[in-house]
Amino acid sequence: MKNIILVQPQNGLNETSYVPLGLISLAAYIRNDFNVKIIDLRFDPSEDLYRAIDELRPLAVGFTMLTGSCIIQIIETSRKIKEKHPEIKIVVGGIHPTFFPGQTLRNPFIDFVVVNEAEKAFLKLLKSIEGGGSLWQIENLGWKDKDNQPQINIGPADFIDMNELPMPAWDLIDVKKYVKKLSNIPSERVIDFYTSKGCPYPCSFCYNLNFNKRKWRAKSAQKAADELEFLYRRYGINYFIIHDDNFVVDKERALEFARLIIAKGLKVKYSIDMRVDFFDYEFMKKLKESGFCEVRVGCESGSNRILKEIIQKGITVEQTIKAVETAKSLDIKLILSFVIGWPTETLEERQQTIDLIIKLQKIHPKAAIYPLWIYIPYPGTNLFQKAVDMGFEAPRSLVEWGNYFWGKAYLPWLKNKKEYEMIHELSPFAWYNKSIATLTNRSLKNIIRHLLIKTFRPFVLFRFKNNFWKFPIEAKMTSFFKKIFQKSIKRYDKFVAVNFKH
Ligand code: B12
Ligand code: SF4
Repeated sequence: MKNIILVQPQNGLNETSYVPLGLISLAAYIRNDFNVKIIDLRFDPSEDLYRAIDELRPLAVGFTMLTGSCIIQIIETSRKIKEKHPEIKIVVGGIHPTFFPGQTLRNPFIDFVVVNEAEKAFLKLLKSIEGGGSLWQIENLGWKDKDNQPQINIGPADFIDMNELPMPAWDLIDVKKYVKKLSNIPSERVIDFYTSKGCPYPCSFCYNLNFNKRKWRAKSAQKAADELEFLYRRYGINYFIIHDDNFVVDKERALEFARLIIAKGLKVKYSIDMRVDFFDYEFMKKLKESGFCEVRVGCESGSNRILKEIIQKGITVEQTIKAVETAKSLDIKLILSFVIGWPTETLEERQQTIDLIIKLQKIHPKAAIYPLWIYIPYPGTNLFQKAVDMGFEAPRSLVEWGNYFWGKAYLPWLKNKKEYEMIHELSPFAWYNKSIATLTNRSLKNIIRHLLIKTFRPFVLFRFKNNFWKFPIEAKMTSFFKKIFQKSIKRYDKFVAVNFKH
C-alpha cells in the first residue's frame, strides 16, 4: 500500500492540544487503501515531517487549512517538500480552500484542493493519483491542467451519512498529547469530540450557511455514545468538549445520548454549544444527569436590531436573559460570547452589548464571558459581502489570507479603532470570573495576578458602565503587566480559547 501523510499545521495561537478531528476522520476513511501517518506541526518540528517524507516517500501530503496564519506555514512547508520531492502531490482541504479553490490552486506548490466534507472525494483522488483516470469524474475537486491553470469540478455537496463513517482513527494520534487539563478542575482528563456536523440556521456571519448548506448531519446517539465510551475506557477521558456546531438540533437524539451514557455507567462530564432559544429547563435537567455541565453560547450582541437585521441569528436579547436564568437555576456553567464592531453598529448598540453583559453576570455570577471580540469578516459568510460593500478590503491572494487574523482586519466603519482594541484588551478584567481561575494555585505569581485584577477591576468596570475611554492609564499598566505576566494571562486566554463559541 502506498503511503499518505496528513499534516495539521500550527494555527497561530498558543494552542497546541486540539485534536485534528478532520484528519483522523479522513485517515479512518482511507486507511483500507493507504498507509496513513498523521503529523501535527503544533507538537512535532517540521524536520520530523521532512524526515518522514524522505523515509516513506508518500504518494501525497495533505494539509488541513483554515483561514489565517496556518496558510503561511502550509505554503512554506509545501515549498520545501516540492524542492526535494517534486513528484509528491500536495493536497489541501478544509474551510478556507473550500471557499477559494481557484485562488488556492494559483499557489505554485499546491496541486489539489478538495472542497467541503472530503472523505469520499479524497479517497477517489488518491486512487486516481495512484492508478490514473479522469479527474473530471471526481466531484468537489480542484486541480491544475497541463498549462497550470486551475480546473474545478464542483458538484452538489456530497455529505456522508455519519453512521456510515468508520470511527475516527484515534489510534493514529498520540491521544495523551491531546488530553487537556482545566485549570480549575485538575482531575479532569479533557478531550475534543464531535457527534454531528452543520447547522440549519442561516446566521450571516457563520461559515455554516455556505459550507454545510444548512444541512445538519449526526451520528446516531448509539454511535456517538459508543465512541465516547471507547475514549473513556481506552484513554481514561472523562471530560468531553463537544465541538458540534449545533449539538441539540434533534433533542430526542441528545436525550438518547444522555440516557446511553447513564446506562453504560460512564462517569463523564461534557460541554456543548447551544443557542439561547434551545435553553429549556426540563431538557437541560435531563442532560445534566448524564454529565452535561457547561454550555458555550453565542449571544453575539445586546442589540435586537443587530441580532435581527445584521446577524440574522433568529434570537432576541430577551431570550438571552431567559437562557441565563435557566442555566443559573440548574447551576449549569456558561461561557458567553459577544462581538462588537458589527457592520452598521452604533455606539449606543455597542453600549447595549456591554450593559447586557453586566446584567447577565449579575443574574448568573458564575457565567464566564469571553473577551469582547471585534467583528472579523470571515470568507464564505453572507456578512462578508456586506463588509466588502461597506469598504472592507478583502485579501486578494492565498498569502494575504495567511496574514489575516482577528484584531488585524481593518474595518473601515470603525471610527475609533483604538477604542475598540482597548475594550477588547480590558474586557477580560471587567468580566473576570473567579470560577475560571481560582486561587487554588497559591503561587506568588498567581496571587499577584489576582491582586492586580482586583485592583484594576473597579476602574475597568467604571469605564465599561460609563462608556468612558479617555486617559487609558490602567490600559497602559495592564499591557505593561501583561508583558511581565504574559504566561499566566496566556493561561486565561488559553482557557477561553478552548471554549470559544464561534
Ligand atoms: C475545534 C475548533 C477550533 C480549535 C482548533 C481547530 C484546529 N484543528 O486547528 C481552536 C479552538 C484552536 C480554534 C481556533 C479558531 N477558530 Co475554530 N473551530 C473549531 C471547530 C469548532 C471544530 C473544527 C473541527 O474539528 N471540525 C470537525 C472536522 C471533522 O471537520 P473539519 O475540520 O472541517 O474537516 C473536514 C473538512 O473540512 C475536510 N478537511 C479538513 N482538512 C482537510 C485536509 C485535507 C487534506 C482534505 C482532503 C480535507 C480536509 O474534510 C474533513 C472531514 O470531513 C470549528 C467549527 C466546526 N464545527 O467545524 C471552528 C472553526 C473551524 N474555527 C473558526 C475560527 C474563526 C477560529 C478562530 C479564528 C476563532 C477565534 N477568534 O479564536 C481561531 C483561529 C483558527 C485559525 N484560523 O487558525 C471558523 C473557521 C472559519 C475559517 N474560514 O477558517 C470555524 C469554522 C467556526 C465558525 N463557525 O466559523 N478552532
Ligand atoms: S452561528 Fe450557531 S446557530 Fe448560527 S449558523 Fe452558526 S452554528 Fe448555527
